Amino acid sequence: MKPILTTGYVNPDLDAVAGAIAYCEFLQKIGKNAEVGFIGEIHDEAKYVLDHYNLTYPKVIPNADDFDQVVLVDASDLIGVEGKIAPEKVIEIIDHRKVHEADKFPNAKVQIELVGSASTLVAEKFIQNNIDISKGSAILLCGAIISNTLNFKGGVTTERDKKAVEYLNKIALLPNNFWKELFEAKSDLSGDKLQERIRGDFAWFVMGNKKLGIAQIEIIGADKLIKERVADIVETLENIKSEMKLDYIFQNTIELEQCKNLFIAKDPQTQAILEKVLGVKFSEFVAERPNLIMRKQIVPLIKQEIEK
Ligand SMILES: [Mn+2]
Repeated sequence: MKPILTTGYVNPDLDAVAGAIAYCEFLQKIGKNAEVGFIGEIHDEAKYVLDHYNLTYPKVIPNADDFDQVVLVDASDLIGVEGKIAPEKVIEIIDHRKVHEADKFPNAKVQIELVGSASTLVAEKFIQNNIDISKGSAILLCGAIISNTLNFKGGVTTERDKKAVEYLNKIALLPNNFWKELFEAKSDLSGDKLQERIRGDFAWFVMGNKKLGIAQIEIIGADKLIKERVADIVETLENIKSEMKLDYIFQNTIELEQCKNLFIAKDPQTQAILEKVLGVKFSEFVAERPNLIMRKQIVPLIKQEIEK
């Protein structure tokens, strides 16, 4: 019998990496033959946590062809798996996004709950089933939850996320300033890193007959970045827009320390839709909004507007 593959979407972020690694451990501890592997390249933030805590890098695989059964953590749409995982192989989905395509995976047991992080749902498996978690998995899950909820300041945060970290950190023992180290580690966007990050954390969506792309950057020091590099950001967005034949494109820049968003968009249609849906006002290419709003929260708002 081949092992069950636990994985996330292609080019997974910290939440997908942490969630799939920890859930693989959970499955093994309840007696299943499971293996973790990722398609594509894992995000820098996940590498940062793995490196910083001397954790073993997960295996990279070209696709899921060697497996008959797949568990998806932090992924539930066909775009995310890029044709590299046959949908009928997916036996389980653990995710936390409102806009998803879980119905496209006919054999999957689906758990989608709107908590801040897929890693929260994985942590709850250990808690509910009274199964000890390794320190490495506890560190990864804590990091993912803190990152995804923007250290509990993001609008997606729930009590469940806080409870999960409280539990996990008894094992992970992360320092108080961990969140700042984590966010500072991803705030260096000098030179080509900016374009790489924009492309690396890009997501696109089909809404009605329109295609929308959203870049998201979470950073300490967003004002400075935009002051110095807005032209580079706009250029990268315009390139992606024509490469992917998108109708709308913008960047959601999340300023973590000052708790605000800076949206960057060039074309008037995208600016208009953001002004309408988010109540912001663009001045040339930039619009500012207090409090933190994440891509996950913006997508359903725009979808509603476009499809109405
Ligand atoms: Mn996630």
